[in-house]
Amino acid sequence: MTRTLYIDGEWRQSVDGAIREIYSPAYGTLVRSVSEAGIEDALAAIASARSAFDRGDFQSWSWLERSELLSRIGDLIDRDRDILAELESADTGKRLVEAQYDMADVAATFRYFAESALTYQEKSERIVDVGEEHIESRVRYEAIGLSVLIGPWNYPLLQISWKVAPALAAGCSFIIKPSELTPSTAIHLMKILEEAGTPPGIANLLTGAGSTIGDTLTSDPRVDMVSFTGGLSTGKRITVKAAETVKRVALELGGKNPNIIFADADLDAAIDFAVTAAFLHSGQVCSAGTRLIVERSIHDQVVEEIVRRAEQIPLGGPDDLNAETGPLISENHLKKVEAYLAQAVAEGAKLLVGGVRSMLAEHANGWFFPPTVLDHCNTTMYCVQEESFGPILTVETFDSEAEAIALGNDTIYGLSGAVWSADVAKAERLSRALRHGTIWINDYGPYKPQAEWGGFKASGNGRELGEHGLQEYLEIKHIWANNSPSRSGWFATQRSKSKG
Ligand code: TXE
Repeated sequence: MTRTLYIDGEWRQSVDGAIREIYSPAYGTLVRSVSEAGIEDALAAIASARSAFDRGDFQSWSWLERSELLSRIGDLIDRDRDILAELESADTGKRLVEAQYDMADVAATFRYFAESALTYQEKSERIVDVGEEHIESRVRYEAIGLSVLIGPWNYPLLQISWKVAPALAAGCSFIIKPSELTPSTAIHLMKILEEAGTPPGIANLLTGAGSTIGDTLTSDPRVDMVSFTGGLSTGKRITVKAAETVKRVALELGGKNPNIIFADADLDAAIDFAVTAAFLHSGQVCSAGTRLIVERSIHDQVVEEIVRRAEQIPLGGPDDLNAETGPLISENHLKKVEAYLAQAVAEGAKLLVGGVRSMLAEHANGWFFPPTVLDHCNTTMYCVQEESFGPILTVETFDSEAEAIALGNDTIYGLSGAVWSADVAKAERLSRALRHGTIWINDYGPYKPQAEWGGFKASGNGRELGEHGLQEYLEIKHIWANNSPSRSGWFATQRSKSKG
């Protein structure tokens, strides 16, 4: 069945009947067919979400009622966790166990925003003392309105849930636009939202390519906000489109994340985390630790061990229980990673391990690229400045704390980074000096729904998760009530007119 567009409370096909086929990145087999939304479908979804918001019913639900809706959704995600994990693995090619972790995080996201919504029972309206007895001044938080929620393909349901949960908590209407490569879990989520009692028109879903409907969704004057996770060039385009009608835009655009290891660190742990940081999900992680910045005195020891471990990481699809990481998302992406590597080597990087797509017979129909380490890198190189979004780790060395900081900040991005050192004061100094949205000290990768996630500089605008993750979907209104109005007496003309 290809009725995968959900508009105004009903499942539909695209108006022109267009279909897209989704193929497994691991096996090359057909996973499913979905409707390919066109501009008419996008306009219908905008009309649906706009009128559902303007009816005001959902906004008039209490924060408690919306919190209960979010809790029901969290329960249904737990109920369907295995189904969702299988759908996610099939679309992305990632190992089932990773997808299962992701689904636990999705449920936790809805639970967190259920709790967060409850706190707004109190916080949603604040009395302001303006020092005048006859004035009642209040500041209120209200839903921003119709939000377009555009997701990527690396953590498809998790990234969408970081947007859907706060949008529901705030009382917004929205249109979900998952990546055209990985729509399956968004379709299932939509069924869950329906079952949990989300009012018709509040939640809408468009499957299909952003290159077709993206400009419509991000420039239409009826849309109040766009939240986007994806690549930098698409993020810039969205910003330009949205600027015409001055929409709020929240962007998470990836990073080129420094993982800084000092000689005084617990090297066993640092190396272990460095391998995971670079090669988990074949590096298709916005916070991947793809820049190893290591103190010169331990360079050889650390790099040798990382290379030794990298070459032992088995690749495989969701069905391969021995696999430790999976394929790249698409042939296009594989070609991009290959070109990136070729440029790095041409610029003087030294290839230590990996570097050629897997030639194993069982990988013949998938897009497998092995963990790859490049030494002798420096900040003038493209491979140090730009994301490959593949399993490629670059290595740079430093001699002093100041140099480590300078290297860590020498990037247009600013999403995340890590510092490894036994010296607590030094690690703290680095955590302050590094201009990235998240800094881990003696750790790499964890995030929690309770704490904000997002980037400095070209890594984006705004924050997801945490207190600010909900505020992205809120407008602030000041209400000033004068309980004893008298004439303002400002203009002389008014005075003479009323006297007459
Ligand atoms: O992403 P796109 P792509 C980075 C990573 C990767 C690069 C390109 O470096 O190699 O981006 O990946 C929708 N208006 N990240 O090309 O195009 C699209 O349909 C509105 C980092 O796959 O950014 C999909 O839903 N939307 C990242 C979403 O944008 C448009 C995760 C992301 O696709 C659109 C993924 C348009 N004009 C890739 N064009 C992260 N931050 O984690 C496309 N889209």
